[in-house]
Amino acid sequence: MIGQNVKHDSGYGHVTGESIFIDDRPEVRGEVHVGIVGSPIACGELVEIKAEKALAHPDCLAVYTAKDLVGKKWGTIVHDQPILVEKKIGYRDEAVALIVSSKRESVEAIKKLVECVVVPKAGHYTIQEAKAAGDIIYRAAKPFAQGDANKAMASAPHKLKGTFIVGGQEHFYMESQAVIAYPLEHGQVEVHASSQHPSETQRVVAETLGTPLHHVVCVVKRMGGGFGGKESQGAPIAGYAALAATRLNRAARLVITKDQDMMLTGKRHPFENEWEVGFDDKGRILSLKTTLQADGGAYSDLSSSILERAMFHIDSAYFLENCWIDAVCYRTNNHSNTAFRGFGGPQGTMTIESIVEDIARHLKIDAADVRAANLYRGKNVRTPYGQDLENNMLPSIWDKLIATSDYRRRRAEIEKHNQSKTGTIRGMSLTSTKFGIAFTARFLNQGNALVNLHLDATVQVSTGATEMGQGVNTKIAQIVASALGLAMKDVQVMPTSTEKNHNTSATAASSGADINGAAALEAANMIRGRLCELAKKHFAGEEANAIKEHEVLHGKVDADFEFVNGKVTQKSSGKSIELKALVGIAYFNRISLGAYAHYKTPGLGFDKEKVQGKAFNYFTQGMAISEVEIDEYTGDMKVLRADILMDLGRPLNPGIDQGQVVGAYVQGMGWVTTEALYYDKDRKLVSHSPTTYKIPNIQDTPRVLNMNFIENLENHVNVHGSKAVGEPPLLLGISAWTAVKNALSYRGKGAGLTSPATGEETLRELSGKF
Ligand code: MTE
Ligand code: LUZ
Ligand code: MOS
Repeated sequence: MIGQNVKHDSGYGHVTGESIFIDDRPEVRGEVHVGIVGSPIACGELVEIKAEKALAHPDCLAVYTAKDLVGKKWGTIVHDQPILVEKKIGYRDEAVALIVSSKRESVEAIKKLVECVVVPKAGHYTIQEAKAAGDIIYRAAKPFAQGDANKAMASAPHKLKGTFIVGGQEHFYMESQAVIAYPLEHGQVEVHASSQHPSETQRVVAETLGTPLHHVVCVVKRMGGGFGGKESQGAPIAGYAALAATRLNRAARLVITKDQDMMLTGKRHPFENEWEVGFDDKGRILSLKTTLQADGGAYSDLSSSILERAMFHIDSAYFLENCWIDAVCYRTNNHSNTAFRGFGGPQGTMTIESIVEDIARHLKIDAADVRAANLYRGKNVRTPYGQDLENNMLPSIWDKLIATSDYRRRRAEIEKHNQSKTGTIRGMSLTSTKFGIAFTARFLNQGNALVNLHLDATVQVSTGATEMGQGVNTKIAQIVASALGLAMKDVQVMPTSTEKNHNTSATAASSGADINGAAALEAANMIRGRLCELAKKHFAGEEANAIKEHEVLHGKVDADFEFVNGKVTQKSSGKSIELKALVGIAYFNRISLGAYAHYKTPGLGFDKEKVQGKAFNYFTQGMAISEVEIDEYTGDMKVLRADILMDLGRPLNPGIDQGQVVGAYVQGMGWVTTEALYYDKDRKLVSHSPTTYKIPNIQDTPRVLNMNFIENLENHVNVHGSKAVGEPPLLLGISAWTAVKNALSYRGKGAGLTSPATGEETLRELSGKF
């Protein structure tokens, strides 16, 4: 079962439409609909909310403001974000009030009838404006430093410096933020949410209502995509529905429109990173000094952790003997930026990948060779934060990918093409990902699982992991099925619920299957251990009612017993019994057939004071080579070919992982090539729908896309030797942007290219106009 291409458990349901998302839940009697009223200004004060006209609407049941909330603020790390604006407005379209309608079709009309009396103030909207005002959300506790960056810079034969600018990104999950809250007895509430983080949703609901945690249950069946956008920001939205449900004692549904979702919720953080690099004639980086600067938006959200992950990934796959890395996150009057696949890692990695292109241009050598010269290898495996790379696959990945992609021949062809006057230029670039797996906040690296083995030898398993399309349920089912020797059809992963699995972390940091899979394995093995002990007694002819429960309960998994195809076999005696029959004997003897296990990732220890230590459990590594063609007259760009090679250890499910790698590459490519966020002069997001915000479609994907895994049987760190896959390959989409930069270099342009390299941006670089 492990390592097999088992079908995604929602594969059929997603295609046929049978999969149930929040808004597919049938309406219950008396159900009401909640709408969120957004702020008409980006910065200033809310003086008054006039609700009379809205309340006069025949379908309007209530209008709620901050006064109706018991807890006023939320925040995953810092409690600084108003659940509804009290006075100070932080950004345009921020939630200021809620309306409740008896009819769904009246929600938008009622929202328009709520009048907000506001006093606008001048805000700041860019990193530079916030910097000038000194408005900071978080500054790195201490810079990362290795070697002597100043001394090495002073003596370096070549030096370059600049500012690398990269834009934000809208998550564009298909299912908008959505929740239905069901009132129970005595103010208790059950919330069904589209959330990556049921425990946080439970907390924010409880705080909003002023209710203890044991009166709130949060259930998550699945999400229609999350990508980090539902790690924190789903929680206050659940609070809104819960408020209406408990106040009116009616089920309350809140499903926001795509347009409102895009305007209301935060995005990937834009960065402007100042850098200075010193290097030798071969392109070896002798010193790197950089200050990363992020736009956190109006509130803290997860910004401090995101900034740190950017620092942790500034090295990409390259050894930085001498470096100095500082970082600041600024506060602006933009939507509060949040987790997005990669979590700051892409913005860090992209900076050095861009710098490498600049070094190559300066020395007139191939950037892939500059990368090879700087790659972690041999003894040079120490990261800027003092964690050594173990089981380093990077040199083999580089060698293999250069060969299988036919890099040298294609480079020669590109050079020839660019000398001909066809009106198109081509470029090609290799970039790397070396993504640290673990939450950087150590306490988050824990999870729990509940496994229930039923009398017909089928299993229900519940963990804190949430399914958002990434296939975590399928992987957990594979792990449990293999532990108990069952077929996939006999294992059902249940909806995630805080009632079964509490104090869980978000399904995030790519570690959903790592943490919850390991917990599920432990729980399944507890049951397997009992069954081994029981089988031993049974095969030895002990009478059923003579078996003592306590002798069996803490039984250990015994290698003498094999669990395969619904049968339990003792290898030494050759005796065998149907699992179902053994389960019956266990029940008859009052032996527990359920197990709950807690798992914590071992060995983590990063010292924040010394900025040294083991921040990550291991690294998922890979490289991609993208080739692009640009129309010199329009700036239009196509990715002609991409070759991707990933190290996923021993993948739990190569088919699902292939989907993750390709999906992440395309999502990363979209971020750096077409997805631009535009705001009007009043800071309204103009690109708030698929007609104005350009995510990749099938036509934009590489014409040729080769994806492979490198064999790595040496990885023993994680569950069954697998490696996390969710976020790491997103960083490989960066190669499409560096390929554009490389193409422009053939015309002596592109040094100042910013991201995304949209047609406009590319044409501006090429023509020097606009
Ligand atoms: N894949 C799909 N189809 N949909 C998603 O929302 N989210 C990504 C990644 N892959 C996502 C996805 C993000 S941001 C993370 S952190 C991981 O999945 C989370 O799941 P995992 O830890 O189980 O890999
Ligand atoms: N969330 C978080 C994350 O809280 N901490 C992390 O380190 C992280 N990394 C990636 C994605 N989400
Ligand atoms: Mo993913 S950004 O860790 O939800």
